[in-house]
Amino acid sequence: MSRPGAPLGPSAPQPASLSVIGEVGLLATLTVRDLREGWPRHRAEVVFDCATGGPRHHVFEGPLLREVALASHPLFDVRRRKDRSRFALAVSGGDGHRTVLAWAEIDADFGNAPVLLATRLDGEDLDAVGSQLVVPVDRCGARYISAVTRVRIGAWPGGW
Ligand SMILES: Nc1nc2c(c(=O)[nH]1)N[C@H]1C(S)=C(S)[C@@H](COP(=O)(O)O)O[C@H]1N2
Ligand SMILES: [Mo]
Repeated sequence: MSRPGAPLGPSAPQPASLSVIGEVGLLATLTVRDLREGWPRHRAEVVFDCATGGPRHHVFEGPLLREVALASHPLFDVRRRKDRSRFALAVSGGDGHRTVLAWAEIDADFGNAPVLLATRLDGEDLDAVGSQLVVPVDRCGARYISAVTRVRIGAWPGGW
């Protein structure tokens, strides 16, 4: 939605957004601003390797992927660990780069990894670019997907 008084037409920057879809009770479309304002902010100072370009240092801020995903009510019995452990999340970038996380990686009773959907990278807000997936437990950068457009949540088997 544009701000009152903001210019309309092709020159008006469209805020980037991501969709939460799949086996969820509540489909959601979230701008970076929604992510920033909807959940507590976490900070991650990370170093990861790119296979083709060496180490990268970045500081990210944003909500936990787990909290954003839970707000869409994944269709598991939230009290049953075995039920939750069947689920996975597939994260897509606007350029088609995709990756998968097991729900258990980010679940507090399993891996409890502080995976973020970043709203800020090295002091710059990501409103225009889109959110970035941050996987501080990874040594490699491949799952640090930038310009996230979609998070699909589903159980294995079925739902994929
Ligand atoms: N959308 C998107 N995100 C991506 C990639 C990509 O191809 N598309 N490449 C990943 C890989 S392999 C690495 S190493 C890091 C590189 O991050 P950098 O911008 O710090 O170099 O981005 C990751 N995020
Ligand atoms: Mo990479």
